[in-house]
Amino acid sequence: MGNAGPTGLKERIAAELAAVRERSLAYTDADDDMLVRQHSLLMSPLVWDLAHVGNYEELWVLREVGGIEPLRPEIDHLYDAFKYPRKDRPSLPLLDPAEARKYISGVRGRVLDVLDRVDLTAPDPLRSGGYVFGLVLQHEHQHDETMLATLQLSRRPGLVRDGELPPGRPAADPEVHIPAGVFTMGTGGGTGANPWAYDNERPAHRLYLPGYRIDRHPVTNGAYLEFVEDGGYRDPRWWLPQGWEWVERNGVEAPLFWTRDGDIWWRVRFGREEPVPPEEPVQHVSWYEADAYARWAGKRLPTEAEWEKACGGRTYPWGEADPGHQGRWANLGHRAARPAPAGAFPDGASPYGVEQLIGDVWEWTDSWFQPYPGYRCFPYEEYSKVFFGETHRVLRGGSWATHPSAVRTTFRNWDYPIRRQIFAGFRCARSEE
Ligand code: AVJ
Ligand code: FE
Repeated sequence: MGNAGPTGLKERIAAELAAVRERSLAYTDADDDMLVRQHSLLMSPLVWDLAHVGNYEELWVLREVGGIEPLRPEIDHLYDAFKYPRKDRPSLPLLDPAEARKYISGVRGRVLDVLDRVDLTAPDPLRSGGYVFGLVLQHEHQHDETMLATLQLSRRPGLVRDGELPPGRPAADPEVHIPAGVFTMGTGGGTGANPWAYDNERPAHRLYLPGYRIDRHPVTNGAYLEFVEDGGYRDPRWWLPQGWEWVERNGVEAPLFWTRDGDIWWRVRFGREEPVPPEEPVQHVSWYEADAYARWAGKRLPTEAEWEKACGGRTYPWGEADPGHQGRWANLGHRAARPAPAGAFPDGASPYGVEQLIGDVWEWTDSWFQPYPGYRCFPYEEYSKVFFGETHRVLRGGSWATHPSAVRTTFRNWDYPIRRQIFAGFRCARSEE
């Protein structure tokens, strides 16, 4: 984005805004019951996400940058993610689906007017480089991924998208050695390579790491199945105390959406049952499961610094080229509703030769979500700051459901260690002896 002139940048923003809205409307192209119902206590009704992205756009683009008076001030509280927990949202007087669509399209029309007249070269950090538009674009794509997780939980058939994915390749050497040394973690943002980077990705800082080994590919279903069949879920040796408690209390014995039928494991994917494909990266595991598997395998989860260093210091592991929808480097943007088999993207390898860092599955890391040294909150505390601490684990790299404009090697995602409805898997690492 950084190199486009002001006009090219505005055109690109307008195109991306149109594309993300098309995506949100496609995921909510369902009958009202489907949209207002709560499919899981963990998730909002889909109609909440839909109006919330419009409300967020109104707050940031129309009010903050455009100086426009609130369109419907009486609904703001309903779409404030901090006011009511997700489980209480269905009982709120939310806009119904037709009203929600009308509201967000009204907002969007005015947003395009603001885009037309705003000076994207102004020094103000919300305007500069189109930051505020990057903020709302990424936000809507993140909610689209959340909506996909809700749809998967609903077990309603119809959203399986069986796009073509390249075949897998076995790894000649399943681990990659990363030598000891200093690397740059995070990004400068602003005029740096990632002008739309979030506050939590900044500032860029130098960090020394001892040498380590990291898996070339994410852990596959086939590998994970060995842990399951070896009694991994019945052996407290592999689990942290809180993880073991979670397993026992919930009777967990396999990843979410898996069921056993005799010797064969099946999974439900968007309402359709199919045998668990052994070559595909495992997904729908909690941080506790990832951590237990790693211990069983004689390894550990990588820290987020180790994960990021393995990317080789570029915007994407393969370089600066935008992943777009060409699909040569990574499985992103819901091309297919599943991760690609391990080894599917040799061209997407990092300079160290680590593959599938971007796309396929979010990867749990060992790290708590904490600010980088020199962190400065921008533009608001409720995006990152209120989540810092020893409560959320960091995930990296995006999933098959993540849009290319909402992921890069510095991007940080986070969730509670018990969460499994997100499209998350992992890879392992180990320290050098
Ligand atoms: C970064 C995915 C953890 O969904 O809770 C959406 C993104 N922040 N609206 C989330 C977000 C505000 C956030 N995650
Ligand atoms: Fe949000």
